[in-house]
Amino acid sequence: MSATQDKQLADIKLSEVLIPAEKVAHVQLNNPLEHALLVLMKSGYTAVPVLDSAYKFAGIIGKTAILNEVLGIESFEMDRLSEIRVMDAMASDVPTLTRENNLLDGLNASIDHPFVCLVDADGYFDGILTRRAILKQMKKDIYMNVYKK
Ligand code: 2BA
Repeated sequence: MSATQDKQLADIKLSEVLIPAEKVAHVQLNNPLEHALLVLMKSGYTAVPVLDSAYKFAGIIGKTAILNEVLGIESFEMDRLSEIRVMDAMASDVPTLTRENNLLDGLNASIDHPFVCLVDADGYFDGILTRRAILKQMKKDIYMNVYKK
């Protein structure tokens, strides 16, 4: 039985389960929506983090928000993708956590968000916690409890 399985969910720090910043697709505040949509289409993700030029966390941008920005009365006005910047379409009112938070904090935040961004004490982007990572840990925990009985 692994050490990880022995831990309660509240004992597992997010530092153990995060996807590190260098492996996370992201866009920057000043990028045009056209670039953000390309990143989203090529990566296959629904939404990705937005960072400022110093790599501080700024918000999240997703395909739906982008398409809403260019939705006209009867058609999409795709020309506007190059005119609107990410900062004008992103969601900035989103929760963040730090790598010192535990998996239960992450579970709570993930109820309403498919992924949660982690930041350090100065607001620099540190990585993401995904629902997949939480579910994997919970599966281990459940299996271990069943096994123990
Ligand atoms: P979605 O893009 O809507 O992806 C939903 C789920 O589909 C993912 O859940 C994962 O299980 C699967 N999936 C999607 N794209 C994938 C890919 N390219 N490779 C492997 N599996 C893929 P989670 O893994 O829990 O991720 C939750 C959300 O976190 C994703 O939602 C996405 O918005 C974001 N995300 C995950 N990994 C990312 C990364 N490396 N860079 C940027 N954003 C990421």
